[in-house]
Amino acid sequence: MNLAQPRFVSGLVACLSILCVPLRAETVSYTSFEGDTYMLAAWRGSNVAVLTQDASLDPVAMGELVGAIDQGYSVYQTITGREPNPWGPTTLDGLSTIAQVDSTCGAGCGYLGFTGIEILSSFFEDVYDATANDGQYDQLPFYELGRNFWFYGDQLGTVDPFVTGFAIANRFVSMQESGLDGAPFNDLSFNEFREDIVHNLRQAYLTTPGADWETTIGAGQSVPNPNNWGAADLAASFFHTIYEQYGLEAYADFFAALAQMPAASTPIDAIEHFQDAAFAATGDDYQRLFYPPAFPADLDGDNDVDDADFGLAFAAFTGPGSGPGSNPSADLDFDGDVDDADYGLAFAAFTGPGAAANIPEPGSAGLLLLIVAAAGMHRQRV
Ligand SMILES: [Ca+2]
Ligand SMILES: [Ca+2]
Ligand SMILES: [Ca+2]
Repeated sequence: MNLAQPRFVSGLVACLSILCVPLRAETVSYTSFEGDTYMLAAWRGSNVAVLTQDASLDPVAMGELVGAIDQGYSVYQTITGREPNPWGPTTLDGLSTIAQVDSTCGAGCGYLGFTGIEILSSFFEDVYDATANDGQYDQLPFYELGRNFWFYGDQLGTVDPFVTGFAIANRFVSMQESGLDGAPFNDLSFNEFREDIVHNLRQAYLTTPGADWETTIGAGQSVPNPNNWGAADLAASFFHTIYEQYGLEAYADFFAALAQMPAASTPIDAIEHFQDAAFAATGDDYQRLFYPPAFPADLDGDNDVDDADFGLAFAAFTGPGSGPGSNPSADLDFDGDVDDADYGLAFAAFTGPGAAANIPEPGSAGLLLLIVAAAGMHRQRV
């Protein structure tokens, strides 16, 4: 192994990141998914080897990039409790290869459940430039790892958006857990990109009248949203909900429980597997995610949203980012806490006692009074 070859000879090379282990490349022969043979420069990490067409890339930048992908790989190991099945042409002395090629099945391409990722040359240059020039990490390798670590086709595959949704969700989880500064995605900052999929899209789904799993991911469709995220993005937001509400350990427990389940023969089997595995891991009933109730803020289930429901919401207050607390149902936006944002959704849903069919216009005097009173109550709790 040739890790940590010091190449700081210029004296101007800054090596400030904790990920910084300068690498030295060696030439290897690589046979692509399409059967073409390349001579590539291999940059070895501890989990992956990145194979590039240019052997003269900056060893510091490559050290950071390979180190970051190694970390992402480790997060996927934690989530799934296993590693991709080794596929001979895509391993290098036990390392999983990520190769820069001129032709593959997309901008990036990865085997489902097996080692092997390929990235089209121009897209790899973007990945490299983000790290070398800006100290940031492009999402692409972290997304493709979600192909290699997909082991749940039997349990969830009858709802196809889960397959790609897994890679979308865990690109975010693996980068977040690795503490990486994500590069912009098209015209969105990385944070906007993540928030728009894992929060805004989920919220659009929860508030679209009549939307449930069957009319969306079950039909290969999303709900109207400004960036036109699709069904797989919506499925990603469902996975991400468990991570967001209950953390990485429970999220790993969810996938462990899922892996024990039999193959689904219908889409509804897959949804039941998801719910059962989530319940086993968290004790939370995700029925309200797959079949959003018309009045999610009706916490006491008596078909209205009134003072009694606000009382339950206040009693469940945790503050931002503090975990879903004693009453996960009060975490109306599924972001893992009961805070002002959840109260805002409850206020917006106010119906008054026994009047679920009668939603007042926002801003009516009664609602405003209630909001003022409730805001006062809430401040006492903080
Ligand atoms: Ca109620
Ligand atoms: Ca919150
Ligand atoms: Ca919340």
